[in-house]
Amino acid sequence: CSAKPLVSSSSELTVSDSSTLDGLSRIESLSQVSGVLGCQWGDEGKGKLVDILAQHFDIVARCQGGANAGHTIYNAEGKKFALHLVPSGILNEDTLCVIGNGVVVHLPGLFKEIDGLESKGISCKGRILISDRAHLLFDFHQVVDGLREAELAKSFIGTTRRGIGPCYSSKVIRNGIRVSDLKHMDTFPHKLDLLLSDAALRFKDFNYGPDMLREEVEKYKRFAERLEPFIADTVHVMNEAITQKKKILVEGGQATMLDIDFGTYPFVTSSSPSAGGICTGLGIAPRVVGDIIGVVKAYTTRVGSGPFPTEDLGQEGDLLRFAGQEFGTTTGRPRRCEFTEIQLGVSYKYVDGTPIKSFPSDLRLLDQLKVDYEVLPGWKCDISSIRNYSELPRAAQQYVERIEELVGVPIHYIGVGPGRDALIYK
Ligand code: 2SA
Ligand code: MG
Repeated sequence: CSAKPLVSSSSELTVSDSSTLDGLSRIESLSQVSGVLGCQWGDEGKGKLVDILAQHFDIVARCQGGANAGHTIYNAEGKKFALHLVPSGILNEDTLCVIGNGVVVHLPGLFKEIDGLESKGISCKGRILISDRAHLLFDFHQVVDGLREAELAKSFIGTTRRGIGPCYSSKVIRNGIRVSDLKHMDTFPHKLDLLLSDAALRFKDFNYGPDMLREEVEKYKRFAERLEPFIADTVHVMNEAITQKKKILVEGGQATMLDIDFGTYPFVTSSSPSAGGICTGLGIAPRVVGDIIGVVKAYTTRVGSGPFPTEDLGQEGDLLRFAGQEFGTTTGRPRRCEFTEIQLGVSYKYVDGTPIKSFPSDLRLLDQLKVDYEVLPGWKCDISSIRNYSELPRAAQQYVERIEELVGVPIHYIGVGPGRDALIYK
């Protein structure tokens, strides 16, 4: 039986308020600024939930990451859309989509995405705003991403090769180029030359010559013109919207375990996909951020390298991978799966049996630790057409309720398939 993503909300307020509410009023009762974040290693189904919730929000905003996020959503007619940089609110006509200052923007990819959406009848003009403070991710960042991975050889990170790490490196080392720099085409070539020369000095396989600079500058002159109507001081836009009591939904990319600070470093992404990233990536105050909806799968998967204590490398893992169609949206790589029938990992312990109270930062320790499992009965049937919690097999309900108990967080939405309607409100 292929388990599908579970979706839960972590707000205590929502718990007490919503236990008696139906699905719609629960969504309407979400705070003015709410967030949808991944709680595992990505691919939890955040995009689908954002698309559903977006119908009740004025703005959907991305605050971190870049085109390493891949959200597959289906519109009301069942048409499939794979989004990478454009927020998943774009399918809702009345939603304004904001790409915040914390995002790294690959313009060739963004324009391709916009062209794809417009060719399917989704109008983007006036509906997407891009922060003037966001950093530009160039093709060379992607090349460098590949060169770094090759250099790491066996200890490669398994990045999406979208240039994310190299672009955030440029940002942090302070020679990055921002969206606002496109307004100054006189200084742009020099800035880009510095970046490219730097990469050529560092990587002997990076071939940089005057032609590359000339071609890139020409390309970005055209991009600058096309991007002009999309550029905004989104920090101001967001804070004005908050004052005007507009509702804002923040769409996270990646997930907690890929967080640059809290994830399984160095096998992480280069941004902050957990709650803190909302404030720094959009320029809004922590006090305005209300409900955070954490999205988790009914089983854990990860792509790329790095520790995964409950990974099942045997036949059961293969079976689940195929039953659950576990291949990444962005790269098509097989996602790594765990047991389903149904071993629930509840705690970690040292090899000598001593319990570990918190998630260890030490990768060596993570590699050696043992997992305590609780065995729960499986439900061995297709639940994808069920829409009411009471109609779920008892074993599936027990699974949901045991997770709520262990995590101390209520589960409010249970996804049972990819479509917009494939959701159970609990
Ligand atoms: P990178 O490219 O520098 O961010 O890669 C570093 C590590 O982070 C992992 N990574 C991801 N893992 C799962 N999902 C990701 N993105 C989408 C999402 C997934 C999708 O947000 O749901 O649908 O394609 C994602 N992005 C980065 C990567 O595998 C490396 O381990
Ligand atoms: Mg995804």
